[in-house]
Amino acid sequence: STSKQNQVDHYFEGHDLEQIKLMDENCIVLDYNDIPIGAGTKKLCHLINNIEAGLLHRAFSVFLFNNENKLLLQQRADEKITFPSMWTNTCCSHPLCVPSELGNKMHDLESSVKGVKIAAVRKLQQELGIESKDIPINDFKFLTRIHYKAGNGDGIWGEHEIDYILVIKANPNLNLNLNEVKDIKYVGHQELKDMFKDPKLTFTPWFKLICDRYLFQWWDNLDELDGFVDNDIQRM
Ligand code: DMA
Ligand code: MN
Repeated sequence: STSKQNQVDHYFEGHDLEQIKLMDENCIVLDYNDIPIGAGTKKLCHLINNIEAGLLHRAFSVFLFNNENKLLLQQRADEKITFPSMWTNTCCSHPLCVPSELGNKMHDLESSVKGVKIAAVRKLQQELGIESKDIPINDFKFLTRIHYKAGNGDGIWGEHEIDYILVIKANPNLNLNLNEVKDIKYVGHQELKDMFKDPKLTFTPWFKLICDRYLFQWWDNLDELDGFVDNDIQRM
């Protein structure tokens, strides 16, 4: 069986079986311009050796703000194979290489954004237990795409993604999947800055990067984000 094969796969030694299984998902492999050129398992897309050989895939990052304009953060579960136990934005994952999440037109940003929003609804449900009625798909706002690379620090795993940034204002009920999410916290600007100063806490590289470059200007303009929508790919 698959799980038997995984148990003898040295890349997965000591890791959680549920998370190992998710490494069989098919991500969307991209060229430098965000055009899909194939499918690659989550495992292949996140092995640092493949990343160093140029493998790039599509991802998304959701930033959810409540009616007090507080940002919902999550702490990744200890079970996560990549970037375990780190604090990060509301939800991150990958659109899968399936028709609904891939979009109909390979060269059309609007079509890709639609697929990414469908994936975001799926993962907000799977990680945080958020029901789709609490996050209407048309309430997601696409802002920009960020191309970045980061290692996990273990020399095995990493990220190399074109990351679609989605913002949503919502007040959902939460029901945490503890295999994905260890803790959550709604924060204001100052609370987040205080968290950054706490030496006991760690943060994902993409969240830090987005905070350093973008987050606070978006946060100050949540009701007028149109001026921040960007069709270019920002290379970090
Ligand atoms: C991957 O997130 C996406 C980004 C933007 C880093 P993840 O590792 O949380 O994906 P998943 O939840 O699918 O494991
Ligand atoms: Mn990824």
